[in-house]
Amino acid sequence: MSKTDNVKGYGNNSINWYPGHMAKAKRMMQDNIKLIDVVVEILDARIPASSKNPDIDELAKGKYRVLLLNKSDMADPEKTAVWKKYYEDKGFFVSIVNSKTGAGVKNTTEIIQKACQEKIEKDRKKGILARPLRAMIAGIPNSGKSTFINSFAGKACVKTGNKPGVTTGKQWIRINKDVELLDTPGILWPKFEDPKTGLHIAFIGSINDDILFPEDMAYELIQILIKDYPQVLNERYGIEIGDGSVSAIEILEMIGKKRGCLKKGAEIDLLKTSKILIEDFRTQKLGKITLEMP
Ligand SMILES: Nc1nc2c(ncn2[C@@H]2O[C@H](COP(=O)(O)OP(=O)(O)OP(=O)(O)O)[C@@H](O)[C@H]2O)c(=O)[nH]1
Ligand SMILES: [Mg+2]
Repeated sequence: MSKTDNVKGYGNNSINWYPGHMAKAKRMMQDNIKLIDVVVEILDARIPASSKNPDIDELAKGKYRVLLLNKSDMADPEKTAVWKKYYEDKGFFVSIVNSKTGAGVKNTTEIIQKACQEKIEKDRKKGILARPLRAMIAGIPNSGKSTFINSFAGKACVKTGNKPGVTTGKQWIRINKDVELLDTPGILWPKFEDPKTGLHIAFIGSINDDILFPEDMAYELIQILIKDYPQVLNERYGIEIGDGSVSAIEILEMIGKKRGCLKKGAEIDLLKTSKILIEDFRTQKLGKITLEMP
């Protein structure tokens, strides 16, 4: 299959990409779900809506559920707290974590035990000897599943990397006498209802950059910044957006001008400018930014 076969709607702001290896990973997860007590889904705290995969809801039907708002160090703390409450109200056990430093990771054992309380009680009543709880670690590519597992285990058991598709197969890891984890490859779902979902997933590096449309991403990011973080554009790029009547494309041009991103003939290079903006978001030069609210 060629690269473009996977990309539908090229140029019209919609990313739709579901490669074969993800379909295969999903089948592997379906095959293993019967062994699992609890599904721990790793969300990216910067996009707590878009990073929640509806296929994982389907897969996890009838299982206890834990959500981890990971990469909390990169997200807006006030908004992360709102999201935690939002998902708790929906019945999930939720924890805020930073897998890179380990903050919040250690109490995952307790959260998993709380989520599985009913099963633990039932087993005790039946006199079944407690075996470790089995948790499937699931989530979209690059959300930090493997980093979380290494942090939780206190040693590097699984491979990690800042690009999608690092984990390609399953791997069981015994954490302690209470918990065993199953690492899984990141999966997306075949169709994004809202094109913004695809763009937001692209921001956090869950889709290979070479199939993306940086200008579309830049316009979306600028619109969010104007609305929720208006000071950031001024602080980072020294541009005044005034009364809000300036369009996203004009702002991108202003950034390009300030950064000297020019093509031959002094035309502004919007592609290059877009890539700078995306890279600044990913490397936190724009600060702690959450792109979505419930
Ligand atoms: N700042 C920050 N970076 C993180 C955190 N968790 C993971 N990362 C980084 O995110 C990148 C992806 O981490 P992985 O653990 O490989 O992600 P994954 O979900 O296993 O990815 P796939 O196996 O490709 O699906 C790595 O560069 C990690 O260092 C976090 O809490 N904070
Ligand atoms: Mg991984």
